[in-house]
Amino acid sequence: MKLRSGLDVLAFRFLKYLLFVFLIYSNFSYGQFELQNAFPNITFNNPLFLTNSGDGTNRIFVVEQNGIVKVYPNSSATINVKTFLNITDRVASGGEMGLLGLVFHPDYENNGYFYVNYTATNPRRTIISRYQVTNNPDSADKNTELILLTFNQPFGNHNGGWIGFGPNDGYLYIGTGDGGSSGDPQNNGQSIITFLGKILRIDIDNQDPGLEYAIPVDNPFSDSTGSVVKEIYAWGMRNPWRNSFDPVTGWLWSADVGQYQWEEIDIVENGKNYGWRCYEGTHSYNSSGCNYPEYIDPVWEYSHSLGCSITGGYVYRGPTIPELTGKYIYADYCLSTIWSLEYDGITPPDNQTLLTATGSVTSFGVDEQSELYIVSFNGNIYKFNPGSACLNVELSTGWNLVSVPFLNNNMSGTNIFSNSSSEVFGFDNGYFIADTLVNGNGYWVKYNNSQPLQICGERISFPIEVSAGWNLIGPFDKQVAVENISSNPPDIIISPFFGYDSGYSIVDTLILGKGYWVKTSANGIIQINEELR
Ligand SMILES: [Ca+2]
Ligand SMILES: [Ca+2]
Repeated sequence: MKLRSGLDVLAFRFLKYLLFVFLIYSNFSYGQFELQNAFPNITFNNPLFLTNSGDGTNRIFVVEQNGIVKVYPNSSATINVKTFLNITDRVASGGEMGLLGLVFHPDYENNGYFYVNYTATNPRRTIISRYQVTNNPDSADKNTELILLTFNQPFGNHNGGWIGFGPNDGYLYIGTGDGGSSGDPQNNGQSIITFLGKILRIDIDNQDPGLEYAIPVDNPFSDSTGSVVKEIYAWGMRNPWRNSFDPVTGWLWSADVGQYQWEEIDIVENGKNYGWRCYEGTHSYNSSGCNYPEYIDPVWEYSHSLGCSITGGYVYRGPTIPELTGKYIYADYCLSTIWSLEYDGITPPDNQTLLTATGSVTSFGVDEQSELYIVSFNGNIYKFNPGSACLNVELSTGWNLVSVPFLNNNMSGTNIFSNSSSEVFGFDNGYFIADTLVNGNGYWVKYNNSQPLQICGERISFPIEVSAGWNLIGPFDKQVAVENISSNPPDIIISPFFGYDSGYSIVDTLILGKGYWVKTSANGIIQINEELR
């Protein structure tokens, strides 16, 4: 153990000159992500969707375009896949047609009902229907079909296809395309007398006269007469290719495929007009007849310099990639780019490129734990590899208080903090040169020039060991608010947490890549509250 006077001066300054300013952490962000084949022993034929039955059985259901639903246990070791439903005899498949959507009733465990959205011919049309499982939980009865809703498709493309239940209202939502061709020649998106170009909403637990469902009373046109479509929830859609509800916010996210220039993401609200064909994204497309008072802009759009057809995903709520939590994950079908979009309706959206997937991304899906999967048209199902996380750290000129929140192959200070102008110093009742870096500890390292650094390694989860007195700690394996930190024994934390960025300040959040000072009254551990783990 070797004491360094310069650093001791820093430690004393830390006690004498506390700056009560919160740090700005914009110089820390996550870097590259990797996908892994989630189920390496099985493949699918033209898979278009993945979901779960929400009944506690932890099974995965994969939709194949030609009209088959496969089921299997949610394990990477799965070898055998069963056919849950085969309705290839009634599905018209190919191009943008096929079995496009699947959702299980919120009370599936008790009633065995699930719902599909598919295209058929003679006439070419979309069918929304209900089926029921048999006594064998891995096999549905195709003879139980109850057709809820059907509407004709003037062209083979733009059939939407997503169906899902609202987490708060229990209603069935249906995404429909504008009917097809290009430029919406029938102006279906802006017409309220057609099912096409819409987000529809129906109540499948009740029945209105003459219908297999009820119209929710707060649908925008529920009181209309004549040929106005009472099932409309929102309109002005072109071809919403994958929607999802975020169970935390209740928001309905829709990825609406654009024409030739702009792909867009919408937050869909009751009674709103999302613009097509008057607008493609935020850009005027065909202004003929466009006199509606309010067209809702997308929350995000990208041009065809970055892709050609959006595939909507989910707000990440899974357990394995904490830094994606709360971010909307989506892709471009043509270039296979996967992005994250952080959007809260208040601060400016933050869009980040995560990686390029293998094969064309046809859809995303989630399991019963809300883990996210990527469905590729190459027949494989992928998920994020939790062991390959990387962190981009911007090191400042001068002293940096840092940590390594991953388990790296070579945890030496000279390996991870190469190009530093100092040794890497740890603190344990005094400073020492840290030859081997330890997760949970904070370190000082000096640089002559500010520079970016990427730290990669295996994600870890740990409590942080502390000794009575001042401790230089590294953060947990995910960003955590100080209010969510506890100790064992309880209440041994007797100081605020101090970060350093040209000077000390009390922090309210511990972020990855940074080190922090904290004083404890006894030896013990500090940890993230169990319920947040
Ligand atoms: Ca169509
Ligand atoms: Ca739009």
